[in-house]
Amino acid sequence: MYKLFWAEGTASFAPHAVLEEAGVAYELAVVDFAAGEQRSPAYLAVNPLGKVPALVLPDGGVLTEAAAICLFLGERLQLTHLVPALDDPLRGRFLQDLFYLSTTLQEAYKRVYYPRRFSSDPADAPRIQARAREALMECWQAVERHLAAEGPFHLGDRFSLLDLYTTMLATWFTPQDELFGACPGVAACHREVAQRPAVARCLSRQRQVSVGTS
Ligand SMILES: N[C@@H](CCC(=O)N[C@@H](CS)C(=O)NCC(=O)O)C(=O)O
Repeated sequence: MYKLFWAEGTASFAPHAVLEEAGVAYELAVVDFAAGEQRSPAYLAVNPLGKVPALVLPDGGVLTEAAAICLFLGERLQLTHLVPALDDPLRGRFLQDLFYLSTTLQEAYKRVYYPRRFSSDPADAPRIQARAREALMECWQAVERHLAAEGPFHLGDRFSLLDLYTTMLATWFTPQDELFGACPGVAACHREVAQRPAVARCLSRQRQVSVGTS
């Protein structure tokens, strides 16, 4: 069975949604960030980077990096509704957008949420954060241009992993209305994705944890 190490509001959302979309048996192992569990010896034995997500495979191997886990599961479980096959004409566009989302847009959030990691002088943090927010919105505008022109999904009428990943990244933006007001194409994509039963289950799991019922 797969075992996903997960924490609320993190990059573990996308692999969680892929597992739900796949309908396979899996175990969700909650990593308690409030207690610093991601840096505990037990968790570092799973992922020495001290980050989530981490996926333990049925053969005992461990994968990290959210996009890699999603791509791996999509291919291993033959989820062609999420990941275009190797010979699919949309495969190139799919890879381009997945790498953009996971390496450029996702990274832009780090400077917003952890500005102190980007200067040795703590006094720089407000300026780093202010510029980081602009840079993050520039990334979202690039996604918006594409979705507005060719949406509702990244691959046109065809839902895919890209849209799950976009929903995860959109949930990190606060206030969310600001993102959705500036990027109606992103908002429309998110609305469609959030209605999918598998995704709704993942979103509701986040809410359960945030109100302390799990
Ligand atoms: N590039 C990695 C990023 C993983 C990552 O930074 N995860 C964050 C949560 S979104 C984390 O576990 N942070 C814990 C920490 O820095 O202590 C991925 O996409 O999986």
